[in-house]
Amino acid sequence: MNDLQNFIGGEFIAPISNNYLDNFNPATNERLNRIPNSNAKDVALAVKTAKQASSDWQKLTLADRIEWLDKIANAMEEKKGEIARLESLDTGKPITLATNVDATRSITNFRFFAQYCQSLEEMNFTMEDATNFVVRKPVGVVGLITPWNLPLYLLTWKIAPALAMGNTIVAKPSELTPLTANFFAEILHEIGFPSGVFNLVHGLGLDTGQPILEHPEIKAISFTGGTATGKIVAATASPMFKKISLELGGKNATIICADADIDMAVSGAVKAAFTNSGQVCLCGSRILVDEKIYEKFLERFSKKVSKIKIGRPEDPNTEYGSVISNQHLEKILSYIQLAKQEGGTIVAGGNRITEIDGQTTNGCFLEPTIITGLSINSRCATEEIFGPVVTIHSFSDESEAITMANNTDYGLSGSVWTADENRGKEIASKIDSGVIWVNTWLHRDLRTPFGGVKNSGVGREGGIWSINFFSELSNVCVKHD
Ligand code: TXE
Repeated sequence: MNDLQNFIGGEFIAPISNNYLDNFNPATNERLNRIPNSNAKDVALAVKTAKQASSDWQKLTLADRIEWLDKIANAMEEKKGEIARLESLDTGKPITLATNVDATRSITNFRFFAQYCQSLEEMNFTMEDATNFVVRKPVGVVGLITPWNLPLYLLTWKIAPALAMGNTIVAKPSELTPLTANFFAEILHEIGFPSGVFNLVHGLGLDTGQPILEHPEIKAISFTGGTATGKIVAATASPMFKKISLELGGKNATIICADADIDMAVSGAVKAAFTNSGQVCLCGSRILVDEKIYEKFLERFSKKVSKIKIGRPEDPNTEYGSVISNQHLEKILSYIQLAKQEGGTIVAGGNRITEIDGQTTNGCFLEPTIITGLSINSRCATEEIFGPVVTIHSFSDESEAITMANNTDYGLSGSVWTADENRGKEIASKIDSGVIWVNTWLHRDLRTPFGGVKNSGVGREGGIWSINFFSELSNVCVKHD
């Protein structure tokens, strides 16, 4: 596979320093290619180019830009298979997941905002003697910094509204998963997308991401990633009065009430726990079960987990692939060791997988892991592990379940499983999180506000919230005679 370049001004160009990083396939730990480790000079060139492209892009009507979003979606649709193949190669996730979730949602992101922007209405406020016209303008050059778990899905979730609102972009994907962002740039190049409107710089957070945070001409930062890095983004960008959107980590609770449909709840809890090998900020990594059904739930949950098809990502029958890197695998294993020290019992999993389909693997595979017996205050039950590890706890009543669910510095999402929808809604309303599902998980309406509270971030994405983030509003008040 060829080395990647940066995509600046509509061209693929080498990093000025000529520094490169190795890029690996986590399912085999084989090197795929190299990517630029860009520096402040590359970022400055990308920003200068984006700024030069701003005026023509802003001159287009909203309808013209919406047409471009549809063209991009159509071009991506034609290459959906290749998008999924590259995403699976870069992340170790199953090809079925890369197809049905990552590639599909990456295309939907453009179609959704193309359609949503058509219904944007002018906002006027009339007074007795004056009319107020709300004017929506682009922010300018925006910086998009994204993580490795849902690479193109999360990047296009930002690109689509940013472009629709007339902004130009400097984007940096995770250094661990550069392939689909690069392929997206190739698609833009192929369809003759205006040069300089979308610019892609690869590299490490400190070398490439930090200069994006610091560049004075970048007026907004939309970031998805870890809470620790989110603090750096805020500390750097806020004093420069940049707009910031932070989608960070989570430690989400799956609450199983005694009256839940147990088979539906078990299926939902397994999906929430182990989708993408637990590497989704929305994953239900703490399962809280009414003590009246705890044993029954644990037995059925464990049985269902034991049936998950672990395999090579390229195998269409695989349901569960590798985690993102050896380093991340070691971090997860260290939490499993910690769980034992904290008094937990590993009832399933806990080990690196060294054999797949009867053949030795050098990939970053880890058994789906279930831990019981931990205090809800333990580090394993309060810190984000971000892997295929769940802790299971029992509660005696609803108020205890709510207290336990809120017993974390995070507040991103959660789910409640109960036969009584009103009860589920009532419990959900008391969970300090941005998104709570009742009798489902990861069921998404893109018009809704998405984001977290506490250490899970600042701001919301989706529908009008994305539109407002990627635009500046002015009010023109006209006095009548
Ligand atoms: O995220 P990082 P990582 C959580 C999860 C994971 C942890 C770290 O707990 O273990 O975050 O994962 C760029 N200035 N989530 O290392 O470091 C970096 O290059 C500017 C939850 O992937 O936050 C990458 O492009 N940029 C999350 C992006 O930030 C910097 C999904 C995210 O990297 C930077 C992924 C800096 N100083 C991880 N340092 C979610 N909410 O979905 C790093 N970056």
